[in-house]
Amino acid sequence: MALNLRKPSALCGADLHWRIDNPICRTDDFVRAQKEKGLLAKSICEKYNIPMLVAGDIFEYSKNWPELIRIVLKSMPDFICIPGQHDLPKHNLELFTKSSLSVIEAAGKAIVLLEPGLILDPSELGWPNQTDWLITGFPFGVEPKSNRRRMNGKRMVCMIHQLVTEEKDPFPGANAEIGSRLLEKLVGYDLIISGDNHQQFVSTLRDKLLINSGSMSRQDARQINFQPKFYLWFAEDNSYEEINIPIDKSVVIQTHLETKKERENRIDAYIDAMEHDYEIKLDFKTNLELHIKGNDVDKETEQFIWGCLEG
Ligand SMILES: [Mn+2]
Repeated sequence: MALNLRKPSALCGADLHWRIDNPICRTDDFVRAQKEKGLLAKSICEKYNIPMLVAGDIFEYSKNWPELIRIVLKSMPDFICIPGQHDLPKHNLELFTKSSLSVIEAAGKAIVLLEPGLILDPSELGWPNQTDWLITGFPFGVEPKSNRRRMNGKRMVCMIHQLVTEEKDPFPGANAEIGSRLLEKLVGYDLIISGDNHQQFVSTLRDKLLINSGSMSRQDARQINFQPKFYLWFAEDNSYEEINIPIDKSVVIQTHLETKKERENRIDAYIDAMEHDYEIKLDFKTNLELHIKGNDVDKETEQFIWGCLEG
């Protein structure tokens, strides 16, 4: 057996999307499945005394039942994160204190990076052995900036929540950033952890690394063959190791998609009849996002719409 003597510095993840309700594609006890994934992360972080770094979307919904908040507090490792759009009421950073994530922060479970570009030292935040790296982040909706400061030989980690892909747009009009191009553009970071894209990939550029861990669980029927992963990061040589999160393949089903397809066919037929020139190919929320992006909808209206959808 190969002995790995290197000590990891952090456990990277994103898009955990904790929720109390079962996604339509899941046939199992989904809360239990999430707990098991959280506890795996917790055991790894406690073993090495390292933080988990979460690049946004800790929760599926911004406001949750106390029961779920309690489960997250009990099952997750202590973590450092940025809020993703799902964590923010109306996708609005100014409403952060009304979110479940702010309760997690107030309970001392998480350090939430809200001030764009503020640099923190993990050795001063409860991980005294983490002295060779620093971390910053940009919450959802804030444009990430390069880091021009000298780090005195310490590695620099940056978390962002925006659509990043390996090579091409996941769907037409997505306007995603390509991982390696982002590494070229955002200078001064050894490691970028990106959230939002639920697919997983790692981009490299020279000695720089971008980890897009993808979603922690399969909440979408299209992810039936998806293997969720966490990523162990080693500051020492800026390298990573993948950790496969154990899953039960059989618990994701696609049967409901038939019904959905039939419904969408009816909607398509209706739209054809209305002689509109757009197509419904994606889910409702993605279509709405594209519509908002393409039609210069003002911020206030956009936040009102997302607020209505949260119910
Ligand atoms: Mn997400």
